[in-house]
Amino acid sequence: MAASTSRLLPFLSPSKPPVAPFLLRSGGPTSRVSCAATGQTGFFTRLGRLIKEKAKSDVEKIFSGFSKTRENLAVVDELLLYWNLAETDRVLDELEEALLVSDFGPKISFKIVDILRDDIKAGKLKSGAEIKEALKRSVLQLLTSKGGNTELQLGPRKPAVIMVVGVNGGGKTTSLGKLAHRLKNEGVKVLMAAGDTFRAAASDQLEVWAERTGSEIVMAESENAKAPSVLLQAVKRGKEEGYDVILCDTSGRLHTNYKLMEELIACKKAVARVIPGAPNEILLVLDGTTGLNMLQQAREFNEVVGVTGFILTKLDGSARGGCVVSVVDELGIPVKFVGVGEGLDDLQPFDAEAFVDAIFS
Ligand SMILES: Nc1nc2c(ncn2[C@@H]2O[C@H](COP(=O)(O)OP(=O)(O)OP(=O)(O)O)[C@@H](O)[C@H]2O)c(=O)[nH]1
Ligand SMILES: [Mg+2]
Repeated sequence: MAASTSRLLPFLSPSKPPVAPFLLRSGGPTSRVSCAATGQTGFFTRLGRLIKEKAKSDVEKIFSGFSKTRENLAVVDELLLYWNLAETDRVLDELEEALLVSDFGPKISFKIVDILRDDIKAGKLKSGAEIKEALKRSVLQLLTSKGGNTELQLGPRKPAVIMVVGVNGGGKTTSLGKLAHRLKNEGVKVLMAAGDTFRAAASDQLEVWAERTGSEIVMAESENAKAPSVLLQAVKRGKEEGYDVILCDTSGRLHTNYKLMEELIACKKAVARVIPGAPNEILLVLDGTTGLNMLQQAREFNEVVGVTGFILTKLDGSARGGCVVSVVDELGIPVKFVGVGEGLDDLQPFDAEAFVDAIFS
């Protein structure tokens, strides 16, 4: 049975001291807020923060997830180990090549290397170790300045609605299942909505995830049901029955298929009809193995539905982890999660610092 709301409000990580519900950090530790809606803001703010904190504590998992990218970038260490000033140009050319093959994209690779070259010439970087630290700092700076807030933004009141969108086979349903698992671990009452009405097997796949995670699910009642009506029904039920978060799956669609892209707008409107302002998050799932091809998908989906964050999947099997940086730099939208495997625990909240450490370890 799903957790009750009263059990949720204290909603604490075991490592943290208890904090009374309805206390808002912004107002200082003693400002008790009695308004229920504001209390829910605190609940969701804390949820987003806590999930992100977990990313830092789960560094080992992140490290193993990015092994292929790390192998690809191991050449950076070899290059810098015997670095000397006379060989600066050759070393920087090879470093640029290593970034390019890891899908950092030409613009970023050139920019990073140019900054390093200037700093080396100015005498600010005097050893291979200093160059490596400067390289890591540049990547981190790119991610934090353009990536905005990587925490889930779940709005002021329950239920919060998260919709996943993306092209076929990118990992939407799997990511949604893994996300449900994370939320359930925090005591969140989760309702899934099987908004992929194109494939008969899609609802069954989501139902398996609902069972695995102990979540409730709303599925199409007839074969002809359309995605917006399934989502509408789910959001109504979520509101009536006091769910905390509604996770909406959608069908895979090519970003070039205008008719299918329009259906997403209808899905979004159906949700907003019941809960004005929802969906709170529209997460675009991008398959990390497609590399820089994902940029065009990201632009198109963002233009049509307004993407609030990315989930980059399949980074466990890919040497292209640099695409995380390209996509953030290009679109200025944060990566909120990365998929590093097919298991329940293989969706990692994105933490820029842990990511940089993982790929340049
Ligand atoms: N290795 C790995 N595989 C993943 C990851 N995420 C998803 N997959 C696999 O990718 C395949 C497609 O995943 P789905 O979740 O069905 O993708 P989808 O986007 O829902 O697909 P459609 O609904 O057909 O558009 C499955 O075999 C998943 O197990 C990941 O992070 N790593
Ligand atoms: Mg799916």
